[in-house]
Parts: sequence; structure tokens; C-alpha cells
Amino acid sequence: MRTIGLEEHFVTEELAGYGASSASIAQPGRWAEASRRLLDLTGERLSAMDAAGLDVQVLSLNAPGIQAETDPAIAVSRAAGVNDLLAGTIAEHPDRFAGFAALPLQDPQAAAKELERAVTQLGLKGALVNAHTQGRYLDDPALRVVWEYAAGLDVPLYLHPANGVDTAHVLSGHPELIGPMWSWGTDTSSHVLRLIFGGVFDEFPDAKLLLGHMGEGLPYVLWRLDSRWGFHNHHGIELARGNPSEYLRHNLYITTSGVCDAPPLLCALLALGADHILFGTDYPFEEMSTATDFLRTTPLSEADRAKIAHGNAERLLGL
Ligand code: GRE
Ligand code: ZN
Repeated sequence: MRTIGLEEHFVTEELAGYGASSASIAQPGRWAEASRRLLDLTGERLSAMDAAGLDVQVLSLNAPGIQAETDPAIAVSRAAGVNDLLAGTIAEHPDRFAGFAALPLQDPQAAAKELERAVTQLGLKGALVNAHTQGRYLDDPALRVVWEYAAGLDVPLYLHPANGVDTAHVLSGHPELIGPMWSWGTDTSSHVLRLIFGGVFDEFPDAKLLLGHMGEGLPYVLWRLDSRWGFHNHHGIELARGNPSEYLRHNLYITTSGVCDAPPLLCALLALGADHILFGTDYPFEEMSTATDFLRTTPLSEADRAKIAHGNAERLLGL
């Protein structure tokens, strides 16, 4: 079955330093191996894709990427450089790779223009955003222009985790909880709620948000969000569609990246529907074959399996 992965990371020598702050998350040997694999675009990566039966990787720059740059002008030029490199790699293997752009969100207007260039001139399929940018989240009024361009171009933004601005008090003294095992997920699901309650999807009703890791826990909590929104003081916030679940069902698309487990997949299927779930591996942080074996063997109807493996990606990304 044709299989397309949507959370497939790489890095370049020039940009690898931005991720150095994540090194302490991992066991040293695991970090070294992932770092080595991130730098390889067309060697071992293609062999592993063949071995796992992964036809296409939609490539994205590894977290935190360009967003960790403090100088907006450098961010603008490096984003353009890495998007050009990505387009060049795709051009060499057009049947094996597609890509999500990196955006210099430090300069919102330039980020919107780079998204337009990446989509219309380089053929990239949207952009992947790694959490906050210098403390600014995607609901920030200054960043609405990026949503405007994404909606206008009809491409998704993929919200990927990265280290937070600071450590939540409840996690203080527990560095083992900082990272993809726990804090990245709660930070990212909170970021999504900022988008909903901050009005991004009321302003851009058909904007498409992609989220990895089986939706960062959100498919599990739809009913409770709605129920407690009915109870809470709204503090002046109103949702045009009434309930938060309306946005999660309509604007949100999730990938299976880094979650190879049937119960959360079945929950997501029931909560969001088979048209909103796409395949991803989270390579090199997970093995491609672990993810493709899961996709092939997990209990699903063959119609849903085909949507998740390739049909939804073909439709959403125009592949
Ligand atoms: C990920 O993308 O999921 C990831 C990183 C860095 C370390 C671990 C990890 O970007 O899972
Ligand atoms: Zn990832």
C-alpha cells in the first residue's frame, strides 16, 4: 500500500547547532545516532524507506530549527537557504520526497512571503512550525499574516513541539519530564488551545492545522473541553462555533508520528474521523519500520488504513 510519512526530520550542518539545546533530553548514544541520521538525506534514509515500505517522506527541518535564531535577518536568509536545499533534494527524488517549509517567524511578514515562495515556486506543501518563536505563539496578532497566507494558499501548518520558553512550575526539579516524553505534548496541546480560543480559526475558518503524536492528547478530551467550556467563566472570549470540539473536528488533522499504539489511534478515529488522520514516523527519533509495521497490522478497516497511509495526504497536500 502506498505509504506517505508526514513527520520526517532532517537537519543540515549549518543548522544543527540550533538543536544542541535538545541534546540533554536524550541518552548520549541515542542523541548521537539521531543526529547522524538527521544529516543524511538520500543515503541510508532511502534504504530505510525501502526496507520499511515507506514510499514518500514529507521532510521537515528538525526542531527547533530556524525559530531558535535571535536575529530576524539571519532567520530570513537561513530559512530561504534551507527551503532551497529541500526543494533541490526533492527535485532529485520527486517520487520519494516532498517537504514542509521552514519559516522565519521572527519576521512575520517575511515568513508569510517565504511560505508563498516555498509553495508557489519551490513546490513545498505547507510549513512546519516548531512551537513558539522567541516566546511568541501562533495565535499572536503579529503572526495572523502567516495564517492568512496559509489559508489563501490552502496549505497546512504543521505544529511540532520544541522546548518551552521556561519550565512549568509543576515540572521544576524534574528535568526527566522535559522533552518529547511529556512536556512537549502538554506544551503543544496548550498551544493548539491558544489558537482556538485566540480566534485564529474564527478569522480563518478553513485553515488547516497538522499535529503529530496522534494529536498530542487532544482527541481524548473533546467532550470534556465542551462540557467545561459550558461551565467556565469565558473571560470575554467567545467562540463563533460555540464549542472547542467544533474546531478540533474541522481544522485539525493529526498524524500517527511517534505513537505506534492501537488504543490512541482508535480513540482518534472515533473522535476526529478517518479523514483527519495521516501517517508519520517521527524519523529518526523512531524507526520507520516500527511505524510502518504498526500501520500494516493495527486493527483498522482497509478503507481507513488506505486513507491514513496515503489517501488523506494525497488530498491534503496535493501529492
Ligand atoms: C521529535 O521530533 O519527536 C524529537 C526531537 C528531538 C528529540 C526527540 C524527539 O525533535 O522525539
Ligand atoms: Zn518530530
